[in-house]
Amino acid sequence: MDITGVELRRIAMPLVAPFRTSFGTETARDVLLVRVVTPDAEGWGECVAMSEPVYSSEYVDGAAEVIRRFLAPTLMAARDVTAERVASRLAPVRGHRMAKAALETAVLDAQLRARGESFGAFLGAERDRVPAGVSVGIMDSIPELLDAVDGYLAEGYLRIKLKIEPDWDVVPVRAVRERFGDILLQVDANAAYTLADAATLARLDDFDLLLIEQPLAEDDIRQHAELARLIRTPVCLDESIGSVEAAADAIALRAARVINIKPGRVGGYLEARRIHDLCRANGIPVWCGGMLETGIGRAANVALAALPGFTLPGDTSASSRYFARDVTSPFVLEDGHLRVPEGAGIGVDPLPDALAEFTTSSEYLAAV
Ligand code: SMG
Ligand code: MG
Repeated sequence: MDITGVELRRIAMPLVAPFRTSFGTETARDVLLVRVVTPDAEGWGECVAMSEPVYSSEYVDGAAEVIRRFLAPTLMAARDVTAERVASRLAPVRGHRMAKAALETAVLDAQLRARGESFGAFLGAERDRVPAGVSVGIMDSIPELLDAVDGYLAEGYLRIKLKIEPDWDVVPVRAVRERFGDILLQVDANAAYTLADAATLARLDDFDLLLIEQPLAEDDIRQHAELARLIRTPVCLDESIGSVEAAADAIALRAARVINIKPGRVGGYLEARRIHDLCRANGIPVWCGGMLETGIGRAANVALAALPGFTLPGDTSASSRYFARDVTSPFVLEDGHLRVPEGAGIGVDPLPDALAEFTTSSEYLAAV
C-alpha cells in the first residue's frame, strides 16, 4: 500500500458528566483522529492522548505535532507500507507510542478494509460480544458515588471500577461493597500512592477486589513487586506497561498478577496482541482498558477484547457512558455486553454530520 495522504482531525466531545481521577477532572474529550488515505481504501485511527500530559507524558497537541513533523512524512515516503511494518519504520522516533498507535491503527484499518477483513478476525477474536465494565470517577460524596454505581448496575454493567486516591479509598470501597454485595469490583489509583502507603492499601484486602490497578508510579515496577508482597489484592499494571518487554519484566518480577492492555499506550494493536499472547502463555489474565474513546477507538478495542486471554471485563463501556452523541452509531449494552463489529476494518464509519458537529480543526498532509 502507498499512503497518499494523512488527515489530522481534532474533535471536541462534551462528556455527559465530569470524570474525576487522581490526576484531574475531564469535562470534555479533546480527540485527535487520524485518517489514512491509500489508493484502495481509507482507514481511521483514534489517538488516545489526553489534552494534558497527566495520565502519561503524551498529550494531544504533542501527538499531532510528532505525526505532522516526523511520523506521517516517514510513512508517506515509504513504499509498500503494511501495518506490520509501521512500527519498525517509525522506530527511529523514540517514544510517542500513542501517536504511533493512531497512525498504525489507521493503516491497519485501511489494509483490512481493502481486503474485506474485520479487526476481530484479523486479531483472533473468539467471541461475538464482550462483557462491559465501567470506570466510576471520584465523587464529592459517598451518596453521589452510590447513586452513580446504582445507575450503572441498573444499566447492566457487569463490573464496577472505582477510581481511588489518598483519602478516597477504603471508605468508598467499603460503602460500595456493603451496599451492592457480591458484584465484580476493582479499583484504579492512577499512580497516586507510594510504597509508604502499603498499610492503607492493605486495608483494601478485606473487600475481595478483583484487583488494584496502578497504585504506584509508572516507573516503579520493582516497587510494585514489593507492594504485591505486602497486600493480598492482586496488583494490575496499566501506565507501567508500555511494551511487551515491560510486560515480560513485570511478570518475571511478580509486579503484576493482571495486566490492563490499552493499544494506544503500547503503540498499537499488534503490540497489544503480543502482550495478550505473552500473558496468556504465562497464565496472566488481561482486560482491555479505555481512554474515553469515541466509537472509532471503541470499535477496535471491542474487537481486541474478544481475544481468548481477555478473561476479565474491560473498561469497554457503551458510548452513552461518556457521550450524548457519538461520532459513529453508538455502542449499546445488550445484556451487559457490547457486540464485536463484523464489518471490514474497525467495522464502523464516522457519521459525517456528527463528525462535522464536533470538529474543531482539520489538516491534510499530502504525500509529496
Ligand atoms: O474509557 O472508560 C474509559 C476510561 C476508563 O478509567 C479509565 N481510564 O487509567 O484506566 C485508566 C483511565 C485513564 C483515563 S482517565 C481520564
Ligand atoms: Mg488505569
